[in-house]
Amino acid sequence: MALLLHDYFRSSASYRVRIALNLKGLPYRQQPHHLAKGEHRAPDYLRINPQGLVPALVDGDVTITQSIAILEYLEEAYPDTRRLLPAAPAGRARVRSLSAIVAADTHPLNNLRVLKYLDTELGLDEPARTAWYHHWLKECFDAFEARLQDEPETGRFCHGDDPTMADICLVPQIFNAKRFAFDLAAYSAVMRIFDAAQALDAFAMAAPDRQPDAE
Ligand SMILES: N[C@@H](CCC(=O)N[C@@H](CS)C(=O)NCC(=O)O)C(=O)O
Repeated sequence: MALLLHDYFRSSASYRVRIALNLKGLPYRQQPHHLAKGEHRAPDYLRINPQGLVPALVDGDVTITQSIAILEYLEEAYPDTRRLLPAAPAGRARVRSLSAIVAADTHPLNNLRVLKYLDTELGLDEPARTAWYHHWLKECFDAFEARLQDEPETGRFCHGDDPTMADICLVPQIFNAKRFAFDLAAYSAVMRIFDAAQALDAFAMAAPDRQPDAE
C-alpha cells in the first residue's frame, strides 16, 4: 500500500519528507491541508496529529508526526533504500547536528503559528515580524555556513558527495528564506549545496511549486 503524506505545498517540514521519499524511491500519495485556510486545525486532521501541524505520514496502520521522526522512521523501516545518514557514528552525529540547526533551532521560531502570535497577541507590525524572521535566519545560516566552510567532511553536499538528512533540512529552509526576501549572498557554501541539490530530481520534484496544491 502506498504511503500517505499529509502535507501542504509551502510547508518546509513537509518538503523535507517529500525529498526523503523521493530520494528513497518510495511511492506516496499526498493529502494537502491548506494552512492559510486553517485546514490543519480541522477536527478530522487533529485526530491524525493533535498538534495541528503538517506533515504526518501514514504507513499502513502506523501514523508518524514530526518530520525528523518521519525521516528516521523511513531510514529504519526501509533499510534497502538510499541512506539518508552516513554509516559511521561520527558522521551520523554530524549530519544530525547540522539538521538540528534548521529543524530544532530555526524553523520552530519562524513557523506560521509563531508569526501569527507575534501579530495577533503581541501586536508586532509587519516590519517587526520580518526583522524577527530574518534575525533567526541569520543565526541559522551564519552557523551553517561556518560549519560547511570549516569542517573537512563537507563535500559536494553537506556531508560528503551524497545528499543526507542535513541537505534535506537545509534546502527547504533556503526556500523559506528566499520567500521572505532574506539576502543569501554571503553564504557561498550553503548556496553551492543548494544548487547541487536542485539539480537532483528528488529535490526538484519536492519543491513547493511542483506540488499538486501549489498556488
Ligand atoms: N517540528 C515539526 C514542525 C511542523 C510544523 O511547524 N509545520 C508547519 C508547516 S512547515 C505547520 O504545520 N504550521 C502550521 C501552523 O503553524 O499553524 C516537524 O518537523 O514536523
